[in-house]
Amino acid sequence: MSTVITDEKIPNNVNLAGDKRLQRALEAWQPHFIDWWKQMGPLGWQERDIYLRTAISVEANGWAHFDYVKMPDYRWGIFLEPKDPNRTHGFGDFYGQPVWDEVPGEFRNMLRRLIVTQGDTEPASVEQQRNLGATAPSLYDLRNLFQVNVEEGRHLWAMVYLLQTYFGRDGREEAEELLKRRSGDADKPRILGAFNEPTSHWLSFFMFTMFTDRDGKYQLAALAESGFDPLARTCRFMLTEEAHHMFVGETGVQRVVKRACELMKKDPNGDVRAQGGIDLPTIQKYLHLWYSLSLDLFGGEVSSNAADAFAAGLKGRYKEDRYDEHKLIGTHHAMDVLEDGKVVHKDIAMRNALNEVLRGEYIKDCQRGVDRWNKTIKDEGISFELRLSSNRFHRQIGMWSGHHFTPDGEMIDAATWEARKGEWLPNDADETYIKSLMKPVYDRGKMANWIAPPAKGINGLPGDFEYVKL
Ligand code: BYC
Repeated sequence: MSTVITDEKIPNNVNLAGDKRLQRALEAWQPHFIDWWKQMGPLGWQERDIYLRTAISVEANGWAHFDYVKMPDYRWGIFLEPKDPNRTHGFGDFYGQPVWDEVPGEFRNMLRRLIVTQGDTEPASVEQQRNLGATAPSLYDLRNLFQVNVEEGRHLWAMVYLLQTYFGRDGREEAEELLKRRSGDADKPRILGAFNEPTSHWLSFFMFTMFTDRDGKYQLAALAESGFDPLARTCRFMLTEEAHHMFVGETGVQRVVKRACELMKKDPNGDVRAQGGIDLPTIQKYLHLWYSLSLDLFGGEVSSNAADAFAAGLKGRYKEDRYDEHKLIGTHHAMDVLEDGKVVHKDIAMRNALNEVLRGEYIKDCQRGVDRWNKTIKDEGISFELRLSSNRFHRQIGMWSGHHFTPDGEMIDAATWEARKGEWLPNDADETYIKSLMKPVYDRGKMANWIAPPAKGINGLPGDFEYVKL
């Protein structure tokens, strides 16, 4: 299989040239994608040269090529991890049997739904971030935003490749629909909740890439275990790109936190806002918001859909290899559930609890990130701790939705929630204040006052490199 193909219209390592029907279908979709990109992609920056990374192969030590490129000319390609001819189902009812290279008829709808849901998030995030280029805190951050955006575009290509290759006419229709839904649109919204929320400033962008992209990591990892081999192989390669998105989020928030501490020490009253920064309690509110929105993305705590997808061998657990048992018949997961309005600890059949199991892995990973932010605060000599909320707090999906809980997980009534939610989640005044700070800084090497510089530049380059040519 060829691995580096850069001269084709659609770069790929799937021998597209050898499948004329598919090549035609993708080449017919490509102009629609470009139209969508120009209409909904980064506003105002399409004609600029941006220092971007492009995937050109799947080789671990050479897949990324860095150069200046105008975003509409970005070479969105299709890359799957090489096939392992001996791979077998790693979980579910078909455990141990050879993986599938075609879609099994009985699971066609379930699989299409999973691929469409995954695919829908990719253009959604580009739409959510469309206006952020107008207020970037530095050229370094501006470039990182666009890097995230073009790679989400490539992830859409990855899912569209699967739809067009394996789902015939339905797949082609779904591929078109992916370009028609719009984040936040009342009539044609994106499928999952968090992808309809506004990401209207850079603090939300960093929280989104920290928490929502991290859901992407866990969902992609669960799909990377799939017994439908083309899905597994494409998700494995997507995960390599996802890592940079979470890096942007985690280090972005870390830099805002560091600057908050610096400004706190500079101000005679320790008032960060008086110094034009974002104070730690406000950072905590946005953390609560994006963490809780992202917890929703794992679906209901008890889910027959999750059980069915596992049984069918389509969606596994995070790193299935780490587990001893892969069929999960007759096993249970002890978890908190809501019964007659009360929280009780109960054993739930493991297959039905798999959304919660994956969410549990995600929560541990989020905690590791928050611990690193808290280390920054401590190193600055400030006494303050950022915290993840209880997984019951501010939920709109699953069994905790419809009830109200404090960030500590204590159940409260609706009136108390209404009276206190502004203490825990950003209120209008917070949002107005954060937006008032969002003034673009486009001078090489300069940073907005509310954020510390990054520890190092991109691809070994200095911080004052011209990451975007103005
Ligand atoms: N919002 O049985 P349930 C990423 C629906 S992020 C709205 O509880 P199930 C990225 C559900 O569809 C990763 N609706 O859960 C990050 C179902 O509807 P139907 C994206 C929701 O089915 C940043 C009903 O509620 N990838 O890549 O196990 C930037 C009952 O569902 C939500 C994936 O999610 C919600 N939050 O669904 C760019 C992987 N949650 O069928 C990219 C693919 C659930 O009754 N998706 N519903 O109409 C899946 O694996 C699963 O569909 C879910 C859980 C994880 C969404």
